Amino acid sequence: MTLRIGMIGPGGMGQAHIDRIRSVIAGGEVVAVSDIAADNVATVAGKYGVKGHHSSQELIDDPDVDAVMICSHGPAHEADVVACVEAGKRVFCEKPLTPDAAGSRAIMAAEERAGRKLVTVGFMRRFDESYRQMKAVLDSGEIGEALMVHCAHRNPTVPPHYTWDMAINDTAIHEIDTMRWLLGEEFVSARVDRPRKTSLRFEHLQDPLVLILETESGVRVDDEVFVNCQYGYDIRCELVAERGVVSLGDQEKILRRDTGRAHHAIVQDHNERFRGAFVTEVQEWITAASEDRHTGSSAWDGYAAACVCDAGVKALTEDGVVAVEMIDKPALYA
Ligand code: ISE
Repeated sequence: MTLRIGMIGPGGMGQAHIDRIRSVIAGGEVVAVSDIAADNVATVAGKYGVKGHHSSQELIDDPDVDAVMICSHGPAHEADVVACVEAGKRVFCEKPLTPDAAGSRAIMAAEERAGRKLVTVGFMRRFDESYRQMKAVLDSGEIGEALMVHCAHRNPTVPPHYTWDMAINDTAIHEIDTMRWLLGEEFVSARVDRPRKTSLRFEHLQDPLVLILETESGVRVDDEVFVNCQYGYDIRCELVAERGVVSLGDQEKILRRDTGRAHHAIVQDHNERFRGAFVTEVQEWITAASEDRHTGSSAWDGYAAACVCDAGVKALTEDGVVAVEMIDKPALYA
């Protein structure tokens, strides 16, 4: 069976997903799109020869749509994810599930009413081969217990609509989720250090910043978020454990030597850096959705990350350590 997918919000990220579903992923077909921007619906529907819907509800209700992918911007997610759950349709929602924890709780409540997990959150780094190898090393016990993790998340630049809180709830959220998964525990507190600001981008941003998180067992994670670093998309991670250290390698494909130097290219965006992870993630979702099973990060993972983001956003405007507040995990997600 081919899973017939309706996509809400096919911007750059959404169209990258459509392209991989059409070229390298098996078992799925995007058959319809909707967008708050009517001109984008017409453009994307025409480009791919698919149905264009006037509203997300119309797309969700379409009997030709088996499952939904949501690639719109974060604040629009909650209503559409809840509508998918209420319609009994499986939904893959790009990160963040919602920009704040209250929105994610509403989604969990909808799933609890439905009595099943229908929501998968697009935290793609869990599918990245290098992060997976790091986790395998830690889980093997060979380097002992994790003590600290040093992360960096650098973007060449961000668009003008990128708001000050997005450094946490749109960018650092990747490290927040990946570290929860890597370390297998929740975060209990957040703090933000604010270095000198770059002069090369918007005044309304604290750029760069360092988010400092602590887990239940006391592991300290620092995350440098620098979203206008100019030179490339650079993701770094070094885990320090009791008997060893494991880090992400540099992601270059080739190393070149010429004119008295050795050098390699640096990727410029997440689609390049996490190409393989996106393919694995979407392939696994399509396979599972076709078999009516849940896979990948759940609404609980979206909620837990949002709770840490809430604390991080607060810490960005206040001095000191902010506690992460979370409800107990509902039985559905046990
Ligand atoms: C963007 O939404 C992403 O998900 C990228 O991976 C991240 O690097 C960027 O900062 C976000 O704005």
